[in-house]
Amino acid sequence: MHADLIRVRSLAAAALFTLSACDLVAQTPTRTPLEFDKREEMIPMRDGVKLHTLIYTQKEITAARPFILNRTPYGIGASSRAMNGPYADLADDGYIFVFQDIRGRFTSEGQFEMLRPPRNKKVKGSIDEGTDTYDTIDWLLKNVPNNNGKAGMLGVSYPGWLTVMATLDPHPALKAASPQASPAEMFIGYDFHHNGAFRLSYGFEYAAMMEAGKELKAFEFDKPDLYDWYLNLGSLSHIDERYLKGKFPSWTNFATHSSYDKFWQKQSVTPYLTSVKVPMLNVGGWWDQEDFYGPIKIYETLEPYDTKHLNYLVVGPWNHGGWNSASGGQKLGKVDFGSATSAYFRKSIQAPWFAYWLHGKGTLTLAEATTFEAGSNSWQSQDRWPPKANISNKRLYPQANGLLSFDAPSERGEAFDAYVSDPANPVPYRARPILPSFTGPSTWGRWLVDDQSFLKGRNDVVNWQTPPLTEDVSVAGKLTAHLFAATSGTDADWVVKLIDVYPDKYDADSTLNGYQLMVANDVTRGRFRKSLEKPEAIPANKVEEYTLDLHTQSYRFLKGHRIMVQVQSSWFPLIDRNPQTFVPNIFAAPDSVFKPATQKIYRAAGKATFIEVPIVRSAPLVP
Ligand code: PG9
Repeated sequence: MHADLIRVRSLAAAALFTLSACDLVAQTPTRTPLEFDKREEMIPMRDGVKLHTLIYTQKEITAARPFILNRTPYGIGASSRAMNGPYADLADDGYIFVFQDIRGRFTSEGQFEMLRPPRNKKVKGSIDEGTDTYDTIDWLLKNVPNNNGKAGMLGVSYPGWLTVMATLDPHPALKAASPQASPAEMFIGYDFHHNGAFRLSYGFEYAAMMEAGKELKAFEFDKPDLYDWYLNLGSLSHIDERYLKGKFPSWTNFATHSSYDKFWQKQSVTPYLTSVKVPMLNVGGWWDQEDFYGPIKIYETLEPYDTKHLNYLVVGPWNHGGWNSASGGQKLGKVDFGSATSAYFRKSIQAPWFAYWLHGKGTLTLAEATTFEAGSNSWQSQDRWPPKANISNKRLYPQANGLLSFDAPSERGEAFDAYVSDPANPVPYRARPILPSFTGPSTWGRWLVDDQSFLKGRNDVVNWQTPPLTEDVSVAGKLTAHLFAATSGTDADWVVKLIDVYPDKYDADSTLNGYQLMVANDVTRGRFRKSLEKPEAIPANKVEEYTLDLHTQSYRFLKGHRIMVQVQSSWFPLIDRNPQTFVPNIFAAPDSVFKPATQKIYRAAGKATFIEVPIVRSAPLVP
């Protein structure tokens, strides 16, 4: 195996790969490992392209069994360990496990296309990931003995998206699908863009890794701290000039489709979600550093069509794919969720769900939405998501002197907090040194639970916080930031975070004294405030309202903690630097247009910034 590949796959890719090397290696089964026979096939698709596939059947078992299918762009070499690793609970129910390299990846034939949009059915002979799945299932049914005529499919992230694609025009034998951390709306909330802001470090490192060849090959950085590397790079135009030379299609697409044009619209999944043809178990993690938006969006989009109650949602306290974690999911970074949440999901939710649809086993008692409330550290069953019953929408307002309050500010006129945002000194998104996402001792997968107090002392970040809470405050549902802000520039980024500030003396774990845990966050790019399709300059020094979706959450801020809201105008190199001067395409911006700007966040009556929070009524409110 290629040395780079071994390195890439065995390290930080935990966050990336469906069944990461860590998951596959480290899970010690609590039962005697099951033994499987392996069959390797090149399965022909309708256009003659053959896809590399591994099929595992349990030794000496001849009872008819359903298939569980996982398709991936990341390579299936390590898949043999899945059945005694993250798929162990499924394996106990008995399946024929099938893993496939998608078109153009590893030893599969054909051409890879990043997130290939669904085909135009009017074009004869057209193919997409849905037809490839259809053809694979068809072949499996006819060529693998002892199958019961049913198939299920699951996967995390890219393989989660492949699972959604399989459900659009599903093979009739596809009886259950679990898209996990699937992207949904490209440009708005997935790996490469959030509300039009470009996710630089991930976008560059992923495109470079995926499109260097059919296998994975990580980009070799020549600096230990990627903050320096990306800052020295200057304008994004230097990426092609110096490194990629126009040979990486994804990068070319990022650079040439800098607004929400037809290219990105075609890649969005949601317009295709107009019926629920296959039972769906949508899975997401509250601290997913890559694809949190997708699972909720897919669930929500399907809901109006779900007349037969086939559409389910599970969200736990996980990072990207954390439900497959070898450690059981009690902790993420330093944060302890009180129980093995991933192990619980795999055994008590995922395995029974597939067993019900594919084996006809048991009754389905799973709630419409099963969500984990961190803070109280409890699983909750909801009859809809976001919940409506027992919820009061409240507003959290920044006030003078760094205070945050449920009361609207009474100050008038020019009440604001200001800072200078300088593209030459952008705010790091985590404590430096910033390591490559996929190689070396990367901790990329945990960055959303980093202690935000590393930003203390920076004068380009503003915070407001409540006094210590006298009672718990529980939120469940959709959070939205309404920012009233002005910039002296003509374009600006606005990053908003909702943070749980632990007590200065946290008895349960003194290493968390004063810890600042992000509960919700996102970024919006000012040029897109009116339209993602048609970016517009911001009038300098004019107060504008920016509405920023902070997504849904279920979280309990405990008595004695504080709630903090934090705003800044860069998040580097997670997000590329905004030049703060309007240009038609930031990817082509010359270095000379990157300029400091003074940002003002208003907290005055009539232009009061606030965060809308859905408060659970049964939990006592702040007095
Ligand atoms: N987050 C990864 C991804 C999904 C879809 C497109 C690009 C990247 C992944 O983990 O698969």
